[in-house]
Amino acid sequence: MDKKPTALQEKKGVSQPKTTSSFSAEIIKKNRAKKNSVEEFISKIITGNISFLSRAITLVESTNAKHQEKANKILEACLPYANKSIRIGITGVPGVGKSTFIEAFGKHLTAQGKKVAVLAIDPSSSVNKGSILGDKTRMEQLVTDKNAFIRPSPSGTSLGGVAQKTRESIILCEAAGFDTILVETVGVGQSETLVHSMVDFFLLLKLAGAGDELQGIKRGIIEMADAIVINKADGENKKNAKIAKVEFNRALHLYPLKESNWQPKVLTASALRNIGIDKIYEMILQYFSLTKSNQYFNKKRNEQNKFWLLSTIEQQLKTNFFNRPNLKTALEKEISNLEKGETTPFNAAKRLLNL
Ligand SMILES: Nc1nc2c(ncn2[C@@H]2O[C@H](COP(=O)(O)OP(=O)(O)O)[C@@H](O)[C@H]2O)c(=O)[nH]1
Ligand SMILES: [Mg+2]
Repeated sequence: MDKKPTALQEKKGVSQPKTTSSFSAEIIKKNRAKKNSVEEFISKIITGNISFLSRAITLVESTNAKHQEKANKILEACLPYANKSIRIGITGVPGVGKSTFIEAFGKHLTAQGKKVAVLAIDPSSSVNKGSILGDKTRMEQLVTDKNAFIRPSPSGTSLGGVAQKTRESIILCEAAGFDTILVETVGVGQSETLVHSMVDFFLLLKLAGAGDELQGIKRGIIEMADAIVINKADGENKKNAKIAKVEFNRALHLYPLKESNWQPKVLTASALRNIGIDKIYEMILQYFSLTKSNQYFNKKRNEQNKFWLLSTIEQQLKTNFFNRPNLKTALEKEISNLEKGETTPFNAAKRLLNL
């Protein structure tokens, strides 16, 4: 072997500076890779890159702690680009025509140069019932519209958890340049209340019935509604829809004027035949013009932020509690003691909380 010094050997002699161990170099590299990828996410999202938007939402929806940490960084960085949209919640019983309406309404908006994101809160979608994914067949045109983004409901065990993810996805969509956010929810349980806590305008879709329209409607939902749209006002249903409109109008006038100063409206539409959609959008724009000029718009968004702060704390405390080691066994034991009449719920709870 040639042991004479060569250029090659000389080069070999230029080693890492003593101050940088290969170990710390690895750490630096790793951190840089991490940092870059969050930054890359942000820079891509704010240019409207849909693939990065989808991936960021997937991170938001993930239960993996590392993913959540990354999602949170992306979310905070996206905040300055968010908030510049109008957020509309759409609710109504299954079959009322929400998906059909969103297709027609969404197309109406994109035709005017709007960028529309459709998100959903559907607690049943985890078992694949009523999922917006299945509904994509009713949104055939919107799905292929490059100015529209449709994201199915995240799955999750708790409605609150699902709603939080949807709320965070709103921020990401806004940062990606979507100026109109539609949040669909199936009219079950508490989901309307949660959607109400994340949108500016709340639209209730109804059907004209046979004279008993006002029965079976949860009072709370009517109270929350900024507008009621009686859908399927076409064909033989047209006349009934008109009657229902009068009745709902009368019902709405029984409520005191909202803090927004907005008098809720009742309109009729046919989502399927694209009738009345333009009037609905005009009405919604009137709402935004009123609430932006009287400051209610900002006030409500601030209140919603406060609500989410507190509910996130609540959620986290609960999660932490139920994730404690030994909790399950201790809980079972307390329940069995309760059944035997050996303790009270309050004493049992106290012991469990101090576990
Ligand atoms: N006649 C009529 N049918 C409609 C209208 N809107 C929706 N539908 C029909 O009602 C059914 C349920 O609609 P869908 O949008 O899936 O309702 P969702 O469960 O609320 O999302 C479908 O068969 C639609 O074609 C409408 O304005 N008029
Ligand atoms: Mg649907």
